[in-house]
Amino acid sequence: MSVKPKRIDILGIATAAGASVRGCGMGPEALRVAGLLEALVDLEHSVADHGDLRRVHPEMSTNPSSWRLPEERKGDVLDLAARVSQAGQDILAEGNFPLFVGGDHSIAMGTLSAVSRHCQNSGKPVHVLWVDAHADYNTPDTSPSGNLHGMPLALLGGEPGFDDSFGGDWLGRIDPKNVTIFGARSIDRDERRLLHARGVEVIDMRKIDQVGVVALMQPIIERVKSAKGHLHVSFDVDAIDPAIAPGGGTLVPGGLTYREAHLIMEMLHDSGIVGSLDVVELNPFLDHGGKTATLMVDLVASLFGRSIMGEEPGPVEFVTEG
Ligand code: 5AB
Ligand code: MN
Ligand code: MN
Ligand code: MN
Repeated sequence: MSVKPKRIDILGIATAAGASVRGCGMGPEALRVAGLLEALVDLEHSVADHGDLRRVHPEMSTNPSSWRLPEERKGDVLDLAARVSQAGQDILAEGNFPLFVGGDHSIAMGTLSAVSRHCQNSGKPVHVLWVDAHADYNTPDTSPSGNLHGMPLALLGGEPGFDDSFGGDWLGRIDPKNVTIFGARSIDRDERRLLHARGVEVIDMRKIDQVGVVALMQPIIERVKSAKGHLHVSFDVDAIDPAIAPGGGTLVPGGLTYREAHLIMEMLHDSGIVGSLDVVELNPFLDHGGKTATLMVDLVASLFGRSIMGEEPGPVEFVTEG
């Protein structure tokens, strides 16, 4: 992204239908309040805000406690996924950069579909960098919770166990071998088996502790560069340590530090290979005074070129006396 995209198109998806904890439907608005658009404009990007996609499930409005059942929320998830897929493809077709703002992580069923379907036309291979405490590679058969925000990668990976309602011409495919999960520290038993079987690369927190962000990010970037691929980054706020990012519904201790998270984004910026981004799972109801929202805006700014010293100036000319 050292080359600026034509325009950054923000698409909010105001939903928590894929999660059992409510509140992340307010995520898009919290990120705007925290200054998302201003940060991007400040970096001299052109920005368009498409507002939010949302859906009030009719059953839920008459039976308010039905949100407790994942099965009751599935219709919302799939309806939004289809709309996100179409809206995302339209943004990409214009040559713009889609910035998808969630919403829980089930929205990635739509965002990844948009990217995969768009890139299919151009023959560009899609790589996914999934920055998350979780692997989100459960199927309805392996999921301990039934919550769809734990399943988007398995759906896109073509895993069995999803019934026909998950199909449709909105749905795309991702090669699991082109997925890197970064920051993981909570993976379910059967989910882990699938990850191994499909060859998904999982860079867990232990590896990050031992090896460090730079050495781990470099080969990912090189791979995408040499494949002339499109990198989709999906950033779940729970990847970051809960001490500095408390605004999430599925927090796990031992996450990325402030600088580790920024370094990922700074390296991605310099690489110039990122073609689309999700920011998901921010729960303003659980956040502490906008702390997590502000952090996420700063991280997005790093991805779009904010750096500590700014642009490198030309060589300084010293005027010598005499
Ligand atoms: B998130 C869990 N693996 O499937 C499941 O926040 C948690 O989008 C999923 O990463 C967390 O329910 C989904 C236990
Ligand atoms: Mn996630
Ligand atoms: Mn997560
Ligand atoms: Mn979560």
